[in-house]
Amino acid sequence: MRSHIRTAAVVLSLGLVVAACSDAEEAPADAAPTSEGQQPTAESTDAEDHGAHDSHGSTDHDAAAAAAATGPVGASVLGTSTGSFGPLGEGLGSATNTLVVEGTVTLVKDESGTEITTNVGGLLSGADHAAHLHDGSCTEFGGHYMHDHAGPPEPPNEIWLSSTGDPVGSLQPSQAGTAVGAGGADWVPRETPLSMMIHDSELPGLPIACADFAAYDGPATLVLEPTDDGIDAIEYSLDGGEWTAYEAPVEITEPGEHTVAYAPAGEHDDAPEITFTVAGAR
Ligand SMILES: [Cu+2]
Repeated sequence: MRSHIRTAAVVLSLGLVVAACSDAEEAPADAAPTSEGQQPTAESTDAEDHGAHDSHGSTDHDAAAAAAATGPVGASVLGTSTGSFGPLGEGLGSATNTLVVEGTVTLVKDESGTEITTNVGGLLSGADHAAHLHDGSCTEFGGHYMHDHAGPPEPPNEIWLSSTGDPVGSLQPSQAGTAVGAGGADWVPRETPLSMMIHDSELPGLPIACADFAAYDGPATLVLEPTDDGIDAIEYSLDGGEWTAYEAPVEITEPGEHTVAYAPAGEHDDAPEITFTVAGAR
């Protein structure tokens, strides 16, 4: 009985790495442990070969997310967000990890693109720890964030943290187990929950720590731009307020959660929305 339970746990863990490190079509629901043991599948086997994060088999993508990214108006939020690493939630990530990873990671988005830097401790000296920008919060446990859903599953279509300046490198801790790392891109991620995951150095490379980019340090800057020719005016509504002509980037400093609806001028029905949070006391 005891070994039966252990087998189920291993199979479940292998299932999770598929969700954690394959393309974004893995819905969070798929990643959640079920009460029934999961059966081994071809995907689970594939996960074992896959811990080095240099190959990700699936090329399917999330049609809903792709559609959201291709409306007539594009919306992005520029600003700085800092997250703190902590352990994965119960039942997520590596069940055998004993490392206690601590540190911060800072995401900076500006007109030139995205830059992510980290300074962490508690890693395994002499080991390579892969670290990737992931879709969804730490509890949503999504796949890698991909700029182009149909593009290759590696930088420059993804953002990984590297201690060497090699964009497809990994975190390489000192003897003391500390590491600095950086990664970036010339694009800005879609406005959606994001997290940074650090993976176990041992196969199958399950996540051992995660940091949420939960809020902008403030101010956050809203940028709207047409993605179709023939749109010469854009309007937006901040937090349910009046529709306003968009003329230049809008700085939002007030702490709290904000929702922005945006659309070509006059086309307010079914306008897409983005939601984000500015940190600080009200
Ligand atoms: Cu990852």
